[in-house]
Amino acid sequence: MKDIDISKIETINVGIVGHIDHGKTTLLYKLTGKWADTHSEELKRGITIKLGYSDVLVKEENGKLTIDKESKGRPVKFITFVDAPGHEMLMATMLSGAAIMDAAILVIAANEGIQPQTQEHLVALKAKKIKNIIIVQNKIDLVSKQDALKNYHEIKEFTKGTIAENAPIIPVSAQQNININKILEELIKIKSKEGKSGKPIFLVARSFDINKPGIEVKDLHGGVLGGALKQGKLKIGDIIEIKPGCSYKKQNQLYYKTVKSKIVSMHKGIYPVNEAEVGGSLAIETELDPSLTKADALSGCVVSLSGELPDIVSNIKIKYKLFDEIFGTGKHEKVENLKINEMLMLSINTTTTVGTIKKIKDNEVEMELKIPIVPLEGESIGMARNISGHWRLIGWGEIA
Ligand SMILES: Nc1nc2c(ncn2[C@@H]2O[C@H](COP(=O)(O)OP(=O)(O)OP(=O)(O)O)[C@@H](O)[C@H]2O)c(=O)[nH]1
Ligand SMILES: [Mg+2]
Repeated sequence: MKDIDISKIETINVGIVGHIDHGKTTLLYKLTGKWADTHSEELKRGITIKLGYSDVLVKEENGKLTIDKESKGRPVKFITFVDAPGHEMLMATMLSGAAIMDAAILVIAANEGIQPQTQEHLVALKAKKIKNIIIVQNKIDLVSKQDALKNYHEIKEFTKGTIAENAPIIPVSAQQNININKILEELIKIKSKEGKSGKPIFLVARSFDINKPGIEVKDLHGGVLGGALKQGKLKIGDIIEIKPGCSYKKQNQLYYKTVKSKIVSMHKGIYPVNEAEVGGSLAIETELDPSLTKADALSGCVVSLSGELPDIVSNIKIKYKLFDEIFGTGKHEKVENLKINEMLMLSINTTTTVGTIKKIKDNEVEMELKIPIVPLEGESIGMARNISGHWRLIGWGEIA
């Protein structure tokens, strides 16, 4: 298995999104054979809290697709997945996951139909410019054929005029293993993104320490960064910089220090690669002290070759567009215009930051940020406003 050169196989990163409890994590388990909720709090509460990760090598054997590890079939696609939480309070987490998705599966439970986060996640995909969407109408085992059809028409109506208008809708029961292969058939049709050339840009969605307690010093692994390459290439031995990097406090002020290191190894799922291009998620082992990367300490950072990233900024201008309506509350409320001194939550790359509005002119807003960001050209920004204690997505923009 591990001796397959995964870098020769087309790879895509697919997000699983949708309303809470509609069956995203269960579906991911059926698609990959791995359960992505692993944190004790997630297991206790039965909900996804952090982004979950899993992957699968899809093979073709006797004209049929299979995820069977033992299959001697021809590998056709390597799919890495990001499992998003559906809970309305975890919208920022979903958005940071969306920054690394090439495509998405929107899960809608047939027995509950379109729910607030079904809508909110769909507009989030739009804000993050994710165009490849597959709709899974899940839990069909819980409804009659007639109700399943009714729900299908509601989904059709709901997606009319949206980015998901032409998305395939697949009736599924994740729990009963119905039509899982139909999803694979749609997934393998999705082309991986054309690798943009230029300096590498890697977005860090998580960071961790892979060493087991009690390991001997000589066997210690360096800190690991997980995320996705958005452009360019990275290879073992590259000297990288990580920004904003590590934060530290001085006289009650928060400062950031760029972190530099060397790439020791890279993996796509369990498969080692010497060189990585755009497509799918990627884990990079560095020479960093693992205490610097543990517990997602560097998630939200951007990585490139040493000296290639722009300076971090705390003041940004954003060209923005507001949605007509607030999604996610279940009510039809209009989005009010932005106001000076208003606080917004911004989702930029895989970072979440909050900022205060300093100036508004036409469709451009100037903001002062609490957490600085690496300003990357063309990266779309999700904008959320706090409405009755919840951050609600109200629009999107790009750095002006
Ligand atoms: N009957 C039935 N139950 C299902 C199906 N898929 C998932 N479930 C159940 O629905 C519940 C929620 O499933 P999860 O997979 O945790 O849902 P989720 O969308 O990941 O939830 P969050 O991550 O918290 O948003 C669990 O009890 C599953 O067993 C299905 O196809 N049919
Ligand atoms: Mg889940």
